[in-house]
Amino acid sequence: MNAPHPSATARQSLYRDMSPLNLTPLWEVLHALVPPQPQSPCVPALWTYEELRPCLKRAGELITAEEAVRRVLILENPALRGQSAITQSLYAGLQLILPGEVAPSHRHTQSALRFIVEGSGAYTAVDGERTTMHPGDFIITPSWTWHDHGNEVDEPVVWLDGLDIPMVRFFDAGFAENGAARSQAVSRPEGASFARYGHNMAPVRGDAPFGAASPIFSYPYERSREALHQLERSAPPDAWDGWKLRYINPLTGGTPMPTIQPFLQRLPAGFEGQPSRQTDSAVYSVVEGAGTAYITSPQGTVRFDFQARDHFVVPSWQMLRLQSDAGCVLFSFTDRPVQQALGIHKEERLA
Ligand code: GTQ
Repeated sequence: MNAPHPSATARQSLYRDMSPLNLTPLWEVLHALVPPQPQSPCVPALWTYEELRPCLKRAGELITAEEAVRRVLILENPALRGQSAITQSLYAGLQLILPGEVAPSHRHTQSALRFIVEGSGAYTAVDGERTTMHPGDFIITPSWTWHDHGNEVDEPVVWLDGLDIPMVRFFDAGFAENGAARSQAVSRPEGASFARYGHNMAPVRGDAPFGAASPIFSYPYERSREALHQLERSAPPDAWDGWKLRYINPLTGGTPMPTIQPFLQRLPAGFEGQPSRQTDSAVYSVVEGAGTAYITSPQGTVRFDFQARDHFVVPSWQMLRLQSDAGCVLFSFTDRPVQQALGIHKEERLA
């Protein structure tokens, strides 16, 4: 064996001496700190509704929404177990509320989105206004708004929760408090916000009631689906995305909530998408139909065959290719607005 280079031993001794002073040599870690391209620790993952639904049902038998505060099964990235994160910046979970239950009122600085997966008729209340949930509805809970959920109908309701919990944790900027009442008082009729802001009009002397977040907190599926339908009749599908629209804050044209951008897209029957990658990891909820996602990382390509109510995650800078024989509708969300605000968002489309 060769003797170690004299400077190598001297370096080791320097590292040992500096360590108690909480010092580390940059040159040993520089390559990992500024990698030539993103190397996400996240992995692609698929949660089929068929596999997950029995666990939700059992959770429903073992704990009430009231006791749990929120009865949610967190979708954890397999490479980030224990961190309550589906990507480095985003949280996702499936929330169940049974007939007669209330998930009590609270508020927090973390922003939330709901995407309704199963059942109709439960409500979420945001700052005094209730919204009834239907499958495919996209609903937001802006930062620091009071919210509670309830079910006064006779079927269970399940929705996808998407929150910026890991991001807020990263910044150590989270606050939360519980409401005085279990359910907040209703101060406006259902639809009041939509009436004011949901028709390409806005109050003349109004402001943005939720600051940077959208003044509309419910985006009914009926409307979003119809928008895709119309698009389909008037334009060919994009070779990568099919027909894809982003949800907006009608006051700004920007994202409905400052940290998360949601999307809805339709792939026609027989769609063979081109591959693309982007620096914003994406969480998908399958709304209608079925298809396949091929995701390529440095470890190889995984194939997810998905159908309605399944969920999957595509990590940053891994190549995604979508395919669908029967056609499908996909909801998704990412942290794109934050990356755009920082000027670091990047997308690459291959032909
Ligand atoms: O409904 O307020 O999945 O506060 C995680 C944290 C849902 C909620 C979650 C929450 C909520």
